[in-house]
Amino acid sequence: MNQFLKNCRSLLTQQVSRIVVIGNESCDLDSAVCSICLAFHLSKCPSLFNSFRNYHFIPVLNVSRKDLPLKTEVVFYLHENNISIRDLICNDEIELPEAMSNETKLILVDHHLSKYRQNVIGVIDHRPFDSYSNLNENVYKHIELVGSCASLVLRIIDQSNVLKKNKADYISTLNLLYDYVKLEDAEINLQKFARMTGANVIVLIGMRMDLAKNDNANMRRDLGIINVNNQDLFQKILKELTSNNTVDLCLEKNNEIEFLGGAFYDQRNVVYTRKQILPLICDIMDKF
Ligand SMILES: [Mn+2]
Repeated sequence: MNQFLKNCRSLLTQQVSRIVVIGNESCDLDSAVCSICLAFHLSKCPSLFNSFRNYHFIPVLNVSRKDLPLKTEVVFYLHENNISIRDLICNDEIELPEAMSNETKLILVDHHLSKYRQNVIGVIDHRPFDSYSNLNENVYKHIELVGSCASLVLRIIDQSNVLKKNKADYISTLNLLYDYVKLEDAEINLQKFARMTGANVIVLIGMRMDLAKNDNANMRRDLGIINVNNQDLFQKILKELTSNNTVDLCLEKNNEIEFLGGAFYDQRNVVYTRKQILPLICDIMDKF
């Protein structure tokens, strides 16, 4: 995958015909993963876009280079997956034509309303089709209302049959997609759980222990607090757990996790367990 990204970057200085695969302007993880993975796949197997045989497929993150560090979830996830962030192309590092151009075409992933619409040749999206998108008549469309655009990209790769003979090349692509879809599933399932139980706030208590050495030094505890539908209660629990003087959990904010808008912490003081944490929460609930 990194070799592919390097090649794409080197194409920026060459006069070649390009098809840019780009996600939505929020540059969320779904968008980033889809543009990278779909561009990679199409570079191997362009059959969906047969009439553009001599074009090069280039993934572009829909964010400027200077703002990319603000997309902490994207940077963290790609870094974890050993994707070279430096080689990825941001939207201010490539010329994207708003007026009709023959040189640069676009495939939109995870959205389909775009100022580049005149040059759009394909759309892969998981939200309802907006007829005001004013896309050209013959645009390739794969639109289905599923949990994530990544699951659609996975299906496109699967249906192309390329994995039968070329699985080795696809390992990092599949990892990126599968892990993202799993994350998406976790979000959906947790939301489903909250709906079923009528929970207003979810508190996640995590523990990991090295079983070989059964002592506190090898123990790790984590805490996550997620607001479902009661911001006030969420804030009260958050305040209590982070600032109770008697039960000092020594919580250290983990800013790398972005999951359902929750707050996540490493619990440095591992001697406290749910036995001490639950009464703090119950106390707030009683007074609420
Ligand atoms: Mn999406």
